[in-house]
Amino acid sequence: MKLWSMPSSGNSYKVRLALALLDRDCEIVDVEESSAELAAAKAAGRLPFGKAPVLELDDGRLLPESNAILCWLGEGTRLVPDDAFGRAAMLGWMFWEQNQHEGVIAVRAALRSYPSRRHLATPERMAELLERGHALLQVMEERLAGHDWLVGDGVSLADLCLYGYTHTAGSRGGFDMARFPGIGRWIDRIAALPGHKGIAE
Ligand SMILES: N[C@@H](CCC(=O)N[C@@H](CS)C(=O)NCC(=O)O)C(=O)O
Repeated sequence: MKLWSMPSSGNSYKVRLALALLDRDCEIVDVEESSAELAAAKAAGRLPFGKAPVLELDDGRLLPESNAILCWLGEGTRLVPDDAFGRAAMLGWMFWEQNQHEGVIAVRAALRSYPSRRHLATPERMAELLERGHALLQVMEERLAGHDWLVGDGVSLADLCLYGYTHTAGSRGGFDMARFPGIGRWIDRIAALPGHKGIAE
């Protein structure tokens, strides 16, 4: 397998983390934001939706969308709950991550860190994203204040998915993580999983 992966992106990192935790062999091809490699991968048709990550299977099939890739890699492993409700609840968090969390938590971090986006980081937009982000993180805090994991009693794809951008929400996004001690303990729990790799590893 080959993963077309953006080193600085939480969407690509969550897949790299799943590969590491599952001890799966995969060639990683770096396609950093605004790089010639990213442009070449798009031109070569390796990114069907024009975005990273994409998993290229050994038979040549291409799978875009980070959470779809997580589902593919997680099939039949301990990262997917055994029961139907648990699986649906896991997907619920993963859909929420894409349609609520990512568009605020990741976007604020991107506006702060990618030079190509800085002109969009107006004080009004940054303040609005800060307020919305804190409200979204509070949704996670309400679950994690009383539970070790987002779904059931064990780590699942939902945790890896949300960890992708949440673990750098303070350092990259500028969110006040001291307000969310349950999230802090959960981040430490994921970082302690056997095989865990950091975003820069
Ligand atoms: N929903 C997609 C989002 C992928 C995405 O937005 N990727 C960004 C990096 S986080 C990208 O490839 N940007 C490069 C570009 O748009 O040229 C997923 O979860 O995989």
